[in-house]
Formats: sequence, structure tokens, C-alpha cells
Amino acid sequence: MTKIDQIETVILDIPTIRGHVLSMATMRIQSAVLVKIKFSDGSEGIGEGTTIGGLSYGAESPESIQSAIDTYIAPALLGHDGDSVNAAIQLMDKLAKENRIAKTAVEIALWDGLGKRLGVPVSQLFGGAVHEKLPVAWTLASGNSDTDIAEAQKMIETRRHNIFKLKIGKRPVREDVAHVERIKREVGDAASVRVDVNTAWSLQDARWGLKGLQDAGCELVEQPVPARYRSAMAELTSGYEIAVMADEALNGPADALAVADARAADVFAVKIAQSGGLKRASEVIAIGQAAGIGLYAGTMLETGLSTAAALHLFSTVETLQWGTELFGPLLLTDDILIDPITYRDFCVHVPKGNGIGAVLDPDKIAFFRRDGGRKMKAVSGQ
Ligand code: MUC
Ligand code: MG
Repeated sequence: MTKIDQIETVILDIPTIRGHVLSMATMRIQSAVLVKIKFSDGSEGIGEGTTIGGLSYGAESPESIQSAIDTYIAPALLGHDGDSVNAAIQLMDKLAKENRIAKTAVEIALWDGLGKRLGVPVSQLFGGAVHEKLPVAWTLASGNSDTDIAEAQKMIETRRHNIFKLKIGKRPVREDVAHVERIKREVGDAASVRVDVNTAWSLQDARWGLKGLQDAGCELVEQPVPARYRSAMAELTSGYEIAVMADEALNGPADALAVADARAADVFAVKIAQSGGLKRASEVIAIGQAAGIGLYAGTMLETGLSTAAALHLFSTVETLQWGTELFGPLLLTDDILIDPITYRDFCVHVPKGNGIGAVLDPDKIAFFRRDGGRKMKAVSGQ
């Protein structure tokens, strides 16, 4: 038996390339909790958990993710069989309620270790990849329409993205609709325009918003109302042509079943971290498929590490009708992988190699770690 010998965590704080203005927070850094698991045969696995804007997006913060792992999850897993990811998932679910991002970070490291020991990519552990690359959206969220338009035009010209998700919900609804109209007019048929309201609207706001957005040629609206407004989501889903996507409302398979049952979304934004790991995300995907709901691979703005893990899972999915937004590493000023993930021709490529196919750059980890990395760098004069 390959035992779990050691579980280490570290928080990295990596600046974003520009302020990322969301309805609930403006991000200027992303904090990623990295997990490294050492196994008794000398093998290792790495994982990552992120949230967005501290505690403004959900109930877990970078600090709570780290402490849930260090204080509760790691001590319970030590000595257990590293080859049975299912046993670890079951144990984590038993001893820790919720805390899906913390569980995800650990679970990714277990899959990565298992893949490396078996000499196969993680996609193989989920039945094998059917895609080498997937379409990838970019989020326009500078907080300024002119800057967003220039950014979109550059992305189209350089063939990096032709799907744009606009972050709205901070301004009054009519101003938001005017902002979307302007951007759609500028990009025309060269790009798909969608929006994410991050729960900011009331049902009344959303009725105005969805009407205006669909008239503007916007194709999809993500989580217009709070996660718990399931009947409002159902009304909006059936009341307008524009596709309605559930994001914050989807915290694992039980939510997916309830949302599908209530017809409270046309599309699922499947996030590995919000689902509670790759396995639970695969269950959310299965429920969406069975219910005839469209699929989209969402992100918690992870670094290349968890983005690689997500790509392995999503590469095994038959159809992602709405593509992916697995662009997390591109929002950060620096990449922490030795071989960054490839973005080309409007697609993101699934990393090759065993496990999740990601190798951390130790200098970058030393530089961005919260517990003194930069100080260490400064002392050594770099
Ligand atoms: C979200 O709510 O979907 C995903 C892309 C982005 O820019 O923010 C996230 C969060
Ligand atoms: Mg969202």
C-alpha cells in the first residue's frame, strides 16, 4: 500500500494584471492555497484551492482553506492508502462538512500522485480524454467600457479569445445593459458576448436586465440573482430566450439535481472547486448531461496548477456546449508552472504528462509565498 506520509500547504499571493472588477469585489491579487502530498514510495502530488475576493464570493477564504486542511483534513488522512482517492473523498466528506475548496485542493493532489505512480494523465483516470484542446473565454472586467473594448479587440486580433464574459451587476441595470450593448456592437459577429452578474440582481432587476441583454445580442447570463432564488432562476430560464447559467447555485451534485429538477438553469457552470473536487464535478456533469442542460467549464481563477487539473477532467467530457473559461493563469502577472499552459487560436490545450501534467517553478513559489517569500527574495537581492 502506498501511504499518505505528509501533507503541506502554502498560500501564494499573486498580483493580477489589472484590477478585476466583479459585482462583489475588485481583485488585485489572487491567493492560491497549494497542497503538496508526499507518499510512502517517494512519489508526490500537488493540488490547489482558490476562491475569489476573500470571503466576498463564498464561505471559504484562503486562510480557512489552509486551516481546514492543516488542522482537520491532513491529520485524518495521514497513514491512509494514497491509491484510493475514493476512500479519501469519503473520509473528507465524513469529517468536514462543506469546505469544498479545501477538499478539492487535497483531492487534486491525490489524483496527481496516483496518475504519476501509474504513469498516466489524470484524464485517463476519468476514462480518457476526448479533446486535446477546448474553446476558452476571457473575462472583461476592467470596470471601464473603453478599456474592455480595447482588451477585447486585442484578444480577437491575437486569436487568443473570441468568447467574452462581461462582469456586471455593480452599476444600475440600465447602465450595465448599455455597457454590454456597446461592447457587443464593437465586436459584432467576431465574438460571443456573455455576462456574469454574480448574484447582484433582484428578480425585478433581472427581468429588465434579461430583456435588455437579449435585445443587445448577449447570448448568456450567469447567476443573475442570489444562489438561493431557485424559483426566480426558473422563471428567468423559461421567460427569456437568452440562456441562463447557474454558477453560485451549484455547490456539488445535490444542488445540480435540485437545479435540474426545478429547470432553474439552461446551463451549468461546472467548477471543480465549487463542486468539491474532480469526482464531484464529474457527478455534476453527469446530472447536467442526463437532464439535457448545457455545460460550461467554470473557473475560480486558479493558477496553472488547478487549471491543469480542471482541463484533465473537462477533456473527458463529450460536449461542452458553452466551452470553458479556464483562463485563470492569464489573469496573473506571473505563471507558477515551469511549462505554462498553452493558449492559442481561441483554445486552451490540455497539458500533457502524467498526473495533472504540471510542474511547479520553485523560484516562483518562493517569491509569491505569503509567509515571507518576497522578504527572502529581497534579502537575497533579487
Ligand atoms: C465567476 O463567478 O464565474 C470566473 C471568471 C471570472 O472572471 O471570475 C470568475 C468567477
Ligand atoms: Mg460566475
